[in-house]
Amino acid sequence: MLSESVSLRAHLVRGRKSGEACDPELIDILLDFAAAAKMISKEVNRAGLGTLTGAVGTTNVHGEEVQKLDIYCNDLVVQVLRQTGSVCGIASEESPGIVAPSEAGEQSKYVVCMDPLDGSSNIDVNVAIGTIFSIYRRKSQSGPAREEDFLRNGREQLAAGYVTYSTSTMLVYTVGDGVSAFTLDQSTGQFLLSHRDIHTPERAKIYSCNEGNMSKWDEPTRRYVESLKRVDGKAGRPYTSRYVGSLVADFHRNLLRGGIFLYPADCSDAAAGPRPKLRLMYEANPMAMLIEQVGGAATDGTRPILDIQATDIHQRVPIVIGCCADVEEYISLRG
Ligand code: FBP
Repeated sequence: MLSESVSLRAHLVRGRKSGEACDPELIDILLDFAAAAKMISKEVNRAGLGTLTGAVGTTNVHGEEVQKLDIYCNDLVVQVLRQTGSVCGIASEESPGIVAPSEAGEQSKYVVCMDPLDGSSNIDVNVAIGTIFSIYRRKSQSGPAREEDFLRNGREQLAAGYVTYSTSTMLVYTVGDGVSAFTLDQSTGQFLLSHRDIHTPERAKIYSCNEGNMSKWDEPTRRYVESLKRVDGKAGRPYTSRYVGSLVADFHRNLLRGGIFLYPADCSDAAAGPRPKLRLMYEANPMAMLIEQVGGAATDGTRPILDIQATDIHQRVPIVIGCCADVEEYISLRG
């Protein structure tokens, strides 16, 4: 526990370690996500009592069954960002196209990519879920954002973060100057600094993947995961297996404890080619920026996630992310 209480706003306004101030407009967007997270946290905590559990009965652009809480979170975050006019466009997991800004937002120099509710399959069973976001400076000059403002590579992100709705509600973010975590104090409604300047260990102790899919993975990935379970004298082996099935929860645990998370592509249909699941712009990129900021790494198996040039706002990528030594070992096994 930290001695002095530092609010998220104070931490943002304090600026970077370099002394350079954080752009007030960027601060506004991060505070908008904090405001939305507080409202979502309240609803999530009482989800079983309310009307926000269960499916809507429709599917989204990914062909996934949409949960009521997916829509609630999407609409709420979009409403907050449009009300404050802090962004000139939004790419969301729950919206097929770019969400237009409010009139005020057209003046903003920032766009946001987001997964408003991550871990949808865990909503109704009271397991940790989250919100993930990524912020870029627009490329277009003015007006509503255009596709060119979103088809970027992850190194162009100016900020990234997520919120976990779990035993506590926690917001974790970076503006490219280290990673800190803030815990929501439900009594004051403030996000207070609880983990300053997080660093992840060099090597993992935990591996996280849906092993039920193992038969669908390519051979090097199967070989790698099998090697984590062997007693072969290598440091820390065998690793412990932990898998929640919510990217935010699995990533957050591994960030603090040291771990490697894998969501490889489904290679079971040779004709169809590799079929990854997780989305580049609002799942892989923000987590990759965070992990590199704490000394870890993230790859699609051949290159760093952050070096991938996006061609579609909803494109999917295979992802292996976590401690540096483990990601390097995974890549070396792919020869
Ligand atoms: P959404 O819930 O936002 O669609 O995210 C996808 C996700 O739930 C990740 O959070 C998680 O890592 C993965 O899918 C779990 O997939 P699976 O159920 O196939 O293991």
